[in-house]
Amino acid sequence: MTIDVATGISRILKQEGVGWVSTFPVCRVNNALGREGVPMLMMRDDRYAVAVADAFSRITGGSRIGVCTFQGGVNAAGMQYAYAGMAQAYEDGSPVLCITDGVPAGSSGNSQYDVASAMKTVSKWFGYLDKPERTPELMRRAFTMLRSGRPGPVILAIPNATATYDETADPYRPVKGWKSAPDPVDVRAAVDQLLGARNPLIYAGEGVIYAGASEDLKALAELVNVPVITTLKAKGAFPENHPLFVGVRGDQVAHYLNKSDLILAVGSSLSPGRFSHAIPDAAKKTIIHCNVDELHINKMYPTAHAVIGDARLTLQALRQEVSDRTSGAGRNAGDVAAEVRAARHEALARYRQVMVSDETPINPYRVYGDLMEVLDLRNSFVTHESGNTRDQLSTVFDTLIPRGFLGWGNVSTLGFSLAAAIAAKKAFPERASVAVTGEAGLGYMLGNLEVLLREKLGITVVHISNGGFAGYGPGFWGPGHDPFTHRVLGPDEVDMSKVIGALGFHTERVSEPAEVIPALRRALDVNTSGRPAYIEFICCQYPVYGQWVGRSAE
Ligand SMILES: Cc1ncc(C[n+]2csc(CCOP(=O)(O)OP(=O)(O)O)c2C)c(N)n1
Ligand SMILES: [Mg+2]
Repeated sequence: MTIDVATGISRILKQEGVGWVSTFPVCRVNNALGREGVPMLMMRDDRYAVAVADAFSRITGGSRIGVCTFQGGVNAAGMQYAYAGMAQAYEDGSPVLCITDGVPAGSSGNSQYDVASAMKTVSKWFGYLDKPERTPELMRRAFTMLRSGRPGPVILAIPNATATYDETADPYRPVKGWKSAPDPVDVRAAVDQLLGARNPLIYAGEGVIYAGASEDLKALAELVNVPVITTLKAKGAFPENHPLFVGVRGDQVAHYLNKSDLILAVGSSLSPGRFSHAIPDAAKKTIIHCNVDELHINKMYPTAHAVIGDARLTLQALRQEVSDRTSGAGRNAGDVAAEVRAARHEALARYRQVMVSDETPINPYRVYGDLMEVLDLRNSFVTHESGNTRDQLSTVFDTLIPRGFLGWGNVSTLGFSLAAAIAAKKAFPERASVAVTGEAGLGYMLGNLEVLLREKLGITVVHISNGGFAGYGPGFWGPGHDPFTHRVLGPDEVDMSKVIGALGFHTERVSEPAEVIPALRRALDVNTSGRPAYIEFICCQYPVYGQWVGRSAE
């Protein structure tokens, strides 16, 4: 049976279990998607088309692949704008499939912007469909890249979507995705070191979530009695009410990073200096680096032992080895949990205090504390924005289930929180979905708020409204780092609840701390019937949060 490429791609996506595709028009496969009954979630710009699909892959830990389409080809206006979303997906290693128009044969060199070169800088793999009969082959390749190895975006460029091929010549079968197990010699070497260390620390990254290895991480940590920190992107990979959980950031995390003589890194790139901790005084520590491939091994720090393989299989192998060596007894290391509890208690005291503060304007931590109070933390989703909401929530928000919170951003591109909250609603419709943002993030998302109304996505946007870019300007904490470019019109000048209310959102404007909980409850309640909500909390500028640890010792 002869079909066109766009139809073939649409059918293959259905075979691969793709339930919907996010898009911003035009892309030449879109009409075939429509005809073949693949629902399209139309965002209001190309960057968000990518970001929603990207976030869907992240939130599902790659078990369901987010797919997006946008305009490319000779008139690559959409692609130029989508580039921001792809760069972000690539930086954070998200397995998203981006489908776009390719430059047709004979038209290369026609535009100034070199599409193929640009795409190659932001993808794990860039496929160019130069012959229609290669459609099944390139789709197989794409899903192999998306489901195996180190996660990252895959881009497929289709220069001629109406070209035809014989669908029966090379019938498509869905791609399973493959994993690798670590070399037992490496596992033994790692366990030798681990059992010989005085103050080991587990440094867990997002690879744990992609491998579906949270339970295995917990089991290993308990067996070896070792405290755990997680990266921002892995927040929730380890239950944050667990006695061995140290934190994502804060003084207690700095204390354990400094004190450790061995770092067991699992599923993390160990790339310091952006929104993650460095390993202080690394040359004096033993670093065991468990990663899915070699890309990050011996990067920045000398790796004492690498254990290469899938995080789940690695954690299981480490646990088995420890168990065999100790007859199941594990590592006895005194009352590690009590020390962790005391360190957490001391470091978090100053935040816990403001989480119940009655001051006005409202302290942002009061909003976070009340949010934790109102949400069922085992059945909800929260994400941050770039700015203080990232820094503060990652310091104090208790995440009990993997992806109950999405931390994102090796570099954190403003506006992603809305895409994340949308993707979470698509992935887990029964969960409350909340994006917490400042004014900068809100500015990026305004054009896309219509999507929530059109698609009946019951999401709450919590706005920490503080009249400026709080980390940037002068304030009570000192001069700030960008004193000339931080002030915007604030709550005294603009009532955003009226602006967004006019669109059709349920909106509230809250200036009394006692009203935080009732307002959140009302918003979450309207969300259950598919109506989005926006709450403007009139807050003080309070840029206080746990710091990232640098490379030199304290
Ligand atoms: C696309 C993009 N451009 C620039 C930045 C740099 N940036 C990070 S946070 C921020 C301002 C945050 O201010 P606001 O949203 O008001 O949050 P607050 O810190 O006041 O809570 C800026 C400009 C960024 N993260 N992303
Ligand atoms: Mg602000």
